[in-house]
Amino acid sequence: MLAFCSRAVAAMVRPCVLGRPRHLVKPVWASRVAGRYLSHQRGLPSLPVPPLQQTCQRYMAALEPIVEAHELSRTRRLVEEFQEAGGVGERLQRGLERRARGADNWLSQWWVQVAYLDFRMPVVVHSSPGLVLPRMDFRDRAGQIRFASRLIAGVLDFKTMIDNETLPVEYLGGKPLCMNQYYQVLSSCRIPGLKSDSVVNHARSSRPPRHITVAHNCQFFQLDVYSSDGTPLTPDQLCVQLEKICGASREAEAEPVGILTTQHRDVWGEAYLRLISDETNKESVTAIQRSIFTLCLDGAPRGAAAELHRSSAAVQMLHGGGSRGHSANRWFDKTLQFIVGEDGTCGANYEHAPAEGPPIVALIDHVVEYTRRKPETPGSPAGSPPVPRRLRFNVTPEIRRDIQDAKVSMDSLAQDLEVRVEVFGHFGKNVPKAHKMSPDAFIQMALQLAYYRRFRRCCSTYESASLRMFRLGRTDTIRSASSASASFVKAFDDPSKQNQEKVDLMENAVRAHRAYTNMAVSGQAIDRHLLGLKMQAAEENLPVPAVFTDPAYAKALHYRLSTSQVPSKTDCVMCFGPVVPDGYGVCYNPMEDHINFAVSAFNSCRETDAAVLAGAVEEALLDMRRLLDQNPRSKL
Ligand code: COA
Ligand code: HC5
Repeated sequence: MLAFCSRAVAAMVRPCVLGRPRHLVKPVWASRVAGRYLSHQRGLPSLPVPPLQQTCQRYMAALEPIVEAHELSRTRRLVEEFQEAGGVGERLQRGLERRARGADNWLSQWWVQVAYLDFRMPVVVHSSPGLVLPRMDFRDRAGQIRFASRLIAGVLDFKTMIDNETLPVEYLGGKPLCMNQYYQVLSSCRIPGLKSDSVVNHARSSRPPRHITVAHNCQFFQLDVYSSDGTPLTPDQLCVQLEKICGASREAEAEPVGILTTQHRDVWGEAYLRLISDETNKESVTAIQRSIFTLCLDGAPRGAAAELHRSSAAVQMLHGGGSRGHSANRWFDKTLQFIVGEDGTCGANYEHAPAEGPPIVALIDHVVEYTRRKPETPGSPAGSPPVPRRLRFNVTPEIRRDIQDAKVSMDSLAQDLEVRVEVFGHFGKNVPKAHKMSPDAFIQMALQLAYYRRFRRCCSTYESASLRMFRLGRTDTIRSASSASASFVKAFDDPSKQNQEKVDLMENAVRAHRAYTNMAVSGQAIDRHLLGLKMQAAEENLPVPAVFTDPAYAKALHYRLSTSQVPSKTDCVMCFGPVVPDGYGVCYNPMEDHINFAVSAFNSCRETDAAVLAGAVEEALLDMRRLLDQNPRSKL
């Protein structure tokens, strides 16, 4: 199942020029990035392997609100068998504990492989999130280029902190977090393979890249962003360079090769080999992969009603709107793509394998803050920079067919996705805090209530929890549907229940959610442990244990609600697609006095409707506040 199993830290980040990796790189801190970063990372705890009995017991509790009673009793038998003394569970647990002793993180490589590189659906919508910035105040090409120049300068300013290891360490609940992901987001790219993908990172190669890729009019350009003396180009110089690119790309119509990156990964993997069999194409693709990041300068937007501007902006960031929109003005394999539209719509799309949202958002917060600073008086630039290089592609009839196929698939995906962005303006974190409740738990319970009101049942729900308290930690799952949440949502609209009882049930549900969160961020949740046990069985060539072929396990992993809180300093909205055909993707950014959220769903599913769920969430938040306001809690 696993394509590679080395324990090297940055194994997910493979050195290579093109195609499959040849050898694994050394851990980040064993190479050029040393010093402060190294000592910080060494001081972090390792991800624990939770006790087997604890996970089994918590797994049973998690199933309760989402499976039928007869399924639960079958699963109870299987779990008992799995964990009995001398059974396969104990053997796998010992294997995992052994793995943990010999690795910097027993999970992270497996996770990147299973969750991303072996996942074959298109990265577009199915994996890569979008991020919408507040609309900028320009409305024309000149303003677009001026803003884009400052944005590039802002990213380079952040890159200096990465290069010099002066990034401030982040904390969660007073504990320092792993900073590794910051070293993975620039100068890296996903590479399609036939059965599994890989990620390359050129940041620490002997010749680190000094250029970015600019996409305009579906054409790609290599833009050097450092002068010959190693200093970053000034925004004024960058403006001139971007003008040249826009001029050059206006002249010619090009084959939209970027659309290939929107394909199913197996299909793209094959087309990729055809594409790079030509030397010119190979060189162009390498330039994109090596670049520090991609800047997509989008042309004129297709008009959207003002109140839906944020929703259409979310679509532009998530997939670009289809082949006649901006979907081909992207290279979706690139880890970080900034998108700047002519009408002031700005944001980003990122390929998820190397990093989670928070480091990307921290970078973007920095860039936005940088672009708002008063422009510095320009210094005297050292010489005039070279003309940006057009990245040429020779398109054979076979590749033209690949492009045509990709257009058809992308357009049907674009047709299928509905995204609704809402700015909930009635309150933010302030109200739950005033009621002494965790704002995140409060919002999650509103989601549970909204879903229950719509479908009259609870569903398996995923919320991302950060594991960055641990070295090389990524995420675990907070299962928001609990017995406590089920009791709360079932009682809420029940006229036979007293308000005081509803308040108690709400408190209980919020408390249970916060307790699950604490458990997850401290490495004691169940989902990654269960995945690890399953992977360990494959590692030891054992048959898949029956607990993992049990329908209840499949149900538990069928997340009709896939959710994530991603906070930011900038007032932005993040979004991602549903993870199952009949599910919703819900990303929210709780600010102090309002909450930005985006809901996505597939049009092909008759049951789901993003706008309806978004409305139901707003209603649930308001109803929950009303209940609390009208029924002050009894003082203990
Ligand atoms: N009474 C009053 N205030 C409370 C409270 C209570 N009972 N419980 C929490 N608060 C406060 C907190 O102190 C915090 O204050 P701040 O706004 O000053 O920071 C605030 O409310 C938010 O806390 P809470 O809503 O409980 O959530 P959190 O910030 O702890 O976040 C997670 C919870 C799960 C989102 C977080 O732990 C996490 O893992 N984040 C990363 C998720 C991630 O990686 N997402 C992207 C994946 S790509
Ligand atoms: C711009 C931030 C987007 C957040 C992306 C996110 O939350 O990704 C989750 C990662 C994880 O491991 O939990 C996956 N999810 C989108 C399916 C929730």
